[in-house]
Amino acid sequence: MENLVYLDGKWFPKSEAKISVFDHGLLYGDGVFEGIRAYKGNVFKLAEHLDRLWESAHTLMLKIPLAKKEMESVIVQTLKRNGLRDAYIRVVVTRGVGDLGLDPTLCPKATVFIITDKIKLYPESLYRDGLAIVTVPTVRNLPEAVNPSIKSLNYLNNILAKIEAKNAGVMEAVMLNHQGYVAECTGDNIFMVKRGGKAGTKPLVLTPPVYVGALKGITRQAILEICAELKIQSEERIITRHDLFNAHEIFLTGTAAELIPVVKMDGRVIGSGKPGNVTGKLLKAFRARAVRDGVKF
Ligand code: PXG
Repeated sequence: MENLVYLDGKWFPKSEAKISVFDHGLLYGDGVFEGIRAYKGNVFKLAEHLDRLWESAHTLMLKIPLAKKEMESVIVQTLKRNGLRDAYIRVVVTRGVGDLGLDPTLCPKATVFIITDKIKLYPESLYRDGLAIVTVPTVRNLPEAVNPSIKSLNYLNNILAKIEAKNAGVMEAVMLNHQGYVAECTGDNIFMVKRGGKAGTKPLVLTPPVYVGALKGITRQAILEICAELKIQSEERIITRHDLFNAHEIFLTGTAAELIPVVKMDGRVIGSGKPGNVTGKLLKAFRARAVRDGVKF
């Protein structure tokens, strides 16, 4: 049986779930989304994802035509109808259908759809061997222009960076902000680990503050919470490429990736050249939380 997609109050088989060519989400990228994950019948941090979706929509003055509780309920219903316990969930709210023209008031009602699908896991070798990344020329959107804290349907900034990464033969890109500080990757936040003077002593986990130009990632937040729980010192701090080159460990965080170790950046070997202990410890703790924190169904 075909997977069902929720669209504006009804469920349609995947091949019949269609939206209008006059939807401003398509015409102008006018809309917001979330990428969420379910682990063994637990929608991880669903409340946090919905809060972020509502905040993104609020900034765009986009009214979501469901209450948060209703949204939670239709997400869970979509998973249940599709018999999915481990899943990737994409919630999209667009400005809706309207005449041509930028003006959002041309669209009387937002379009809402929810896709749930089997999760496509990254190859296990990436977690075992680590990833190579490069810094790309495309600068992260200025917070004063399109704030990267808005999870909007405008992903061209990230897609340009992704193309540059792939042209360089790697899968992910480090994006800098307009001042040259490390912001984030195309679909992941970035962390580094620095040890104290003597190898193995007191690791310090660092990630750039979101005002530099990064999404306030849900996985990022979970890692900062786990650090506090495990009494690993962590801090949001301005980071340069030089800092990253000389880190003992680097890892990326995101809903799809969870935590992925980085072992090479711009040709420089990071730390030992193998995924580090702190990254491993945090990934283990994260996976334990993923089945625990959230909404059970
Ligand atoms: N930065 C950007 C620009 C992102 O798009 C993250 C950081 C990590 O945030 P979370 O909240 O996931 O920890 C993202 C998230 C996809 C996909 O289908 C993309 C994301 C998440 C899930 C799926 O490409 N990006």
